[in-house]
Amino acid sequence: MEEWYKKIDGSSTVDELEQIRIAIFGKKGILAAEFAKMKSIAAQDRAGFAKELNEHKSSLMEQLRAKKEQLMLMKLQEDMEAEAIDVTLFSSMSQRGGLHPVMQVMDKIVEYFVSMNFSINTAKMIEDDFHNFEALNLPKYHPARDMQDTFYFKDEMLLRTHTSPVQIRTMMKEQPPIRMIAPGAVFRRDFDITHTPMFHQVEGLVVDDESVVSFANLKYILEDFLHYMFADVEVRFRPSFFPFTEPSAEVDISCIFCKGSGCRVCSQTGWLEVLGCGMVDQNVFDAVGYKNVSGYAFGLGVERFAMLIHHIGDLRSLFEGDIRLLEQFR
Ligand code: 2NM
Repeated sequence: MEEWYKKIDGSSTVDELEQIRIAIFGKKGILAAEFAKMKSIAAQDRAGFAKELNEHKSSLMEQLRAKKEQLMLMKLQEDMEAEAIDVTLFSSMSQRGGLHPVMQVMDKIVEYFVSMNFSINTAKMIEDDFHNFEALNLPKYHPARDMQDTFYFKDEMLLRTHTSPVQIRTMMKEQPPIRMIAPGAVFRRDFDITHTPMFHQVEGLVVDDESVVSFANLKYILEDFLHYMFADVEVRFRPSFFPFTEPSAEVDISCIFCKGSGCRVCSQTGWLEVLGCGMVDQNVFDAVGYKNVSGYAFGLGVERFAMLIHHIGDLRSLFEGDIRLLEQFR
């Protein structure tokens, strides 16, 4: 028997061990042959013989099990070492990705306002009626809340139609002074060459004491911002209307394609509309519980900026994921 313990101990592969197991425990194995000798052993010795044999049987089994476990672990270790890959190795097959052009433009816009000490605020895209409309001086039945424009869920929940609910949440959580931008995705039921159902905005808000924040501050920062985004442009402010600002203005730059002489992109006007802005309406401050403050706000569409900067004619091409377009912006 001793030799079989030594054989098990000396085996070096799982296959070899299996051959030994068969030689011991198989139908024609040595244990079967030993048990067969029982018949020819004297009756008084039989029990002792069987006992000893059964002890060998269980200790051989246990030794096999332990050896198998050890060999399998060794095999696993060897396999892992053989198959190890260095994921940091350079591969000629790897392809470099890149930031989407809309995000590149968004980053450039955000960078300007961060340099001007604005903080970046965000909130969720699924909003409620109060934060998206009511608090922004857009009462029920206001035409700007038209079902045509807004994606609704049940229970007056909706996809935000602008990032302004971020400003509302910030004002309800913090006290002035506020100096923030809200970059992010917004959603409207619109789809044609200049509209997509999801697009990106950057909106800004500055609130401080009545004596501190003026329309002149707003005009300065937006002019400076537009001269940072577009080289050699003229900037003009036109009176306009938004429910959440009074007074309100829209901001144009001189057409970057025809330098103001009139072309197809600017519809022969020589001007391109790029921003909306104004002084925050008192009704908005009432809704968030602010007293004796003044504030300015503005908003822009990032895709519109990307189209102007990169001369893209159809807004939808920014959303098709066509690798031939994206590669040009890598
Ligand atoms: C715009 C234009 C004008 C705006 C107003 C506010 C708030 F919350 F303070 F009232 N946030 N953003 C605003 C004002 C946005 O986008 C064209």
